[in-house]
Amino acid sequence: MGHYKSNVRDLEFNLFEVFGRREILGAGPFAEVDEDVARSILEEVNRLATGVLADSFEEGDRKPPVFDPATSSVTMPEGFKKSYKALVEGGWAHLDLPAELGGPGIPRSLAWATAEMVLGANPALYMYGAGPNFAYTLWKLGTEEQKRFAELAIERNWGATMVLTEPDAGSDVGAGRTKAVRQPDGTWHIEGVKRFITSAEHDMSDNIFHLVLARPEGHGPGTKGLSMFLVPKYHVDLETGELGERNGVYVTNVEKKMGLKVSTTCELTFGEKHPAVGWLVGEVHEGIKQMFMVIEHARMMVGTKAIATLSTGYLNALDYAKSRVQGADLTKMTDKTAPRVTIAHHPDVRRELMLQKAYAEGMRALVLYTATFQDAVMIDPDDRHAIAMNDLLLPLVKGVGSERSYELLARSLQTLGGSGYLQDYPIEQYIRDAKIDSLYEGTTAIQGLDLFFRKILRNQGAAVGALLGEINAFAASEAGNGRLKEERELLAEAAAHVKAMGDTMATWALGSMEKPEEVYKVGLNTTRLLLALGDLVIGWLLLRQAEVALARLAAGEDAFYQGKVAAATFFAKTVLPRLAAERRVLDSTGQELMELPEEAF
Ligand code: ST9
Ligand code: FAD
Repeated sequence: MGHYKSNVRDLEFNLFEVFGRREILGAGPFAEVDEDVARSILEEVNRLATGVLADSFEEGDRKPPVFDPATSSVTMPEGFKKSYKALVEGGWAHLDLPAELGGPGIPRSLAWATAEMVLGANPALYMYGAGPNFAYTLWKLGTEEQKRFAELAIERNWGATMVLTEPDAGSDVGAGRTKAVRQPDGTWHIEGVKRFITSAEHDMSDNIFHLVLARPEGHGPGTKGLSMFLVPKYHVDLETGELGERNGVYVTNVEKKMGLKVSTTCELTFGEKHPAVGWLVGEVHEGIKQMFMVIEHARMMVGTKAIATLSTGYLNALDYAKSRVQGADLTKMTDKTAPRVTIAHHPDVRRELMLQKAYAEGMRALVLYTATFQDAVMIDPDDRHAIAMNDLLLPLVKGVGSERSYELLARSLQTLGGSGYLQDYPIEQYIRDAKIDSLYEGTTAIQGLDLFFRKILRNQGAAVGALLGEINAFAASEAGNGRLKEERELLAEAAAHVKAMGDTMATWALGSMEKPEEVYKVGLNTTRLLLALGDLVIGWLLLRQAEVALARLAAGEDAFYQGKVAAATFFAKTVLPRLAAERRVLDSTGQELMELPEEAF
């Protein structure tokens, strides 16, 4: 058995029983897909993920890629290459593409459900395989020539990267110094050094194209002065598709990391040996806006990766807990001759397992709920409500998904006792591989700022108001037919606390117009609000699942549904009440921390 334990049943439950995805299939952009096709895609990706994709997960960690500075080249581990080949040759890297670019035209919800399995089995594979997705974005944004480039990139599965970060420009992308110099022929020469660039070098595709943010000479400061350039590793004859000369962009270092070692993290130097020629994407200077089209997808990917890892971590822990025999049942603790039981019998282990299950399944629901708004945008690109809801939920998927997954993976390891610490089990690698999720694509602090200032304040509370409205309506309904009464009350209380937290922060933000330092009180609480709203939404989604499950249970169905009700009840009773304390902490925020001299830390 490989390391990866998927949960197709739960994916299907979300898609078809909770979020009604059947209703959108067979029409509009999803005309070619029906429920059978959707289920067979899930089944096939599951087979691949639990098999050949998972096979090289450990090898990629123990024998990471080898960088040769003399040739600026990277040799990937053999087993990983085999997994990559299976992904790409099976056409799975094209799964997200629309029909007009040769894809199957599936909804985003189904795409993210399948992505979860690839990301849980071997996350770097998804990232190396994202070239066609990047090309799709280029195709949407690009000139006619760039569209042709994108089509070739899709056809030939070229690799791709997103290139923002520099040594002095991490969270603060607008501090970037890499410059772009316009040439008489209309191309640009890119000059500078970028760092931490994922997948910028490997030996699994013939070409790699970089989407690079650089500042054209004379352009202003900050993110708005940046433009996006297409910079391929090899030049391309757009008529024949033949690769031409090497472009002047080279990997000059590959980082050694805590985890996710098979994913190359590269220093990328432009124009040092010879010119690095770039093309202005779409011939418009809208770099940051264009890059955010990629970033939004990548943030969703990172959250999904984190949650996928927690899910397999939990399922590995569960398996262990069902077989490891240790100690007697607590009711017989004084009887030294009492039969020994599996650790799954111990209350403390059960509590820990249920916490892992509730977060893993609640956050999977969060990913797929968010994806339903992406489906809606595919059906109607002008659906303002769906766009705003997706915007609001993205920092939760990314920020809450990564923070909670990392925290709870430590609990998965704990379930295995000392064995969890060994490399005989996958959980120590899961933890190392998942730590990156709270860092890249905008750290958790950045997600918290994004949530409050951009997604709540700038949106004038419209999307969050709609979300809270739905949660309150559910709490006030008869959902669960009496069985979820106490849980719905707990949900209503939690929603009131989170709303009050947001309102207080908005008051401080408003107050900062008169008294600028009031905004510090907001900044001291943005991550708190992010996590609190995350818990609220997770609690609500678990209860929605429980409502569906109760109806199935009434029809005499199985333990899966019992587990759903149990997880929702557990979360409502043990996690949601903590939001009262979070509100209290927030209310007591003062300026002490900001007034403290640095030396006192
Ligand atoms: C990285 C990669 O870390 C790691 C993994 C790579 C894996 C690759 C494979 C992934 C697969 C994915 C495939 C993708 C292909 C796509 C396929 C599609 C099917 N939302 O607030 P302002 C924009 S990469 C939207 O003033 P500052 C907006 O245009 C490195 N747009 O910001 C705005 O203008 P306006 C990741 C947003 O103070 C403008 O920016 N690095 C959003 O100038 C300025 O906004 C980071 O993520 C948003 N949420 O700059 C950096 N926010 O207001 C983190 C801003 O007029 N730092 N815009 O609309 C930040 O995000 C900062 O907050 C900052 C601040 C840079 C935005
Ligand atoms: P800093 O920005 O220096 O942040 C340091 C600390 O300060 C963090 O805790 C942060 O939350 C906090 N902080 C910073 N600013 C603020 C603020 N305004 N308010 C509150 N707190 C703040 N980049 C790419 O462009 N392409 C890639 O493909 C890519 N892949 C990566 C792969 C790996 C393995 C790694 C490690 C990084 C990758 N990155 C990539 C870069 C990544 O996106 C950045 O590391 C990340 O955005 C954070 O920037 P930084 O590391 O410079 O940290």
